[in-house]
Amino acid sequence: MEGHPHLIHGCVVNGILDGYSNHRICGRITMRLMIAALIVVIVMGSSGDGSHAKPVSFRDCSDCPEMIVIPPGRFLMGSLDEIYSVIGKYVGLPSFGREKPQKKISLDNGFAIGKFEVKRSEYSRFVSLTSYKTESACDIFKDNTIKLDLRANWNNPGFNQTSNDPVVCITRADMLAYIAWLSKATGYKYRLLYEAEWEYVARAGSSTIWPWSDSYSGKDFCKFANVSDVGSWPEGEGAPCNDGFLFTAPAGSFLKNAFGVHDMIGNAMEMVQDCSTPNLKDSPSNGIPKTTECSVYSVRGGSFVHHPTYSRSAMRQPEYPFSKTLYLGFRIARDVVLGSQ
Ligand SMILES: [Ca+2]
Repeated sequence: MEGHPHLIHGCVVNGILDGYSNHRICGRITMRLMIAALIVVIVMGSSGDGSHAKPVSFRDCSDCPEMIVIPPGRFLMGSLDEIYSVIGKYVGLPSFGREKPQKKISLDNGFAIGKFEVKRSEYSRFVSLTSYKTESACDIFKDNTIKLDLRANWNNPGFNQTSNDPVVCITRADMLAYIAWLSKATGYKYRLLYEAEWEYVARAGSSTIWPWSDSYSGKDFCKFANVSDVGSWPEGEGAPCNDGFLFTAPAGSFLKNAFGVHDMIGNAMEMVQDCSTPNLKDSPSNGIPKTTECSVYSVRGGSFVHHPTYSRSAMRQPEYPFSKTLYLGFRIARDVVLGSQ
């Protein structure tokens, strides 16, 4: 666990205090304590799987990313052998092996997670305020394939993005630089998600292959996630429906999950805190990674270029920290303390 967890406070923008964020009350101590107390009551009264609780969200400043409070809970991480008959045509055994054996995870502390993947507008604000320099060169879609372009970067990933689309074409160091800046600006220690936290939120109480289903054959699939679909490259290698997006989609374009979080599956692939491992055998049962320094890290959720079988709750893929691709982005988290007041 990094640093000391903070009491949750900030600007509640959803649930119980809608609209207060526009009145710049974030710095008022009395309101902070009131908000914290209300969040404690609501979150501790939830079921732990997101299915019965109204999402509670907040911002640590008026321009900060919106965060959703996630209560403690337990879940089964990973996949059973039985699902290979559904996904095996696309996902090879080495990749599938990373999801096994299933592991009982107990997340004993609540935490807060970005309601959306970090947006281009949020990253742009960081870059403009700090003059942070990212290195150019990114793997982008070009000449009907994905290949390195030395001029591409997060501001020019080879396709058009709105300010609400997830930022992509950044390295892990670029992600951590944003997180360090946000932490310093707010006084709260933000971080990447732990991998177990990621899957807990992605599942949101489900045990199915996708959070909403055990099948990707229906048209409804395209309501839930921006993945490779009938209109995507390579042609015909995707969900049998049209989700409307060849590349990234603006945050909130698809249905939220039971925790009130968007785009855990699809849109941008999300890098997490944990090192990549060949299986779940030694994964920490409390979800907190034993080490966060390694040569290859885990990425989750698939993306707009990935087939639905690669865009699942349990899918784990390895990625180098220096990788920059048109589909790789990130989501932020920070610790919160619930029920201490
Ligand atoms: Ca798509």
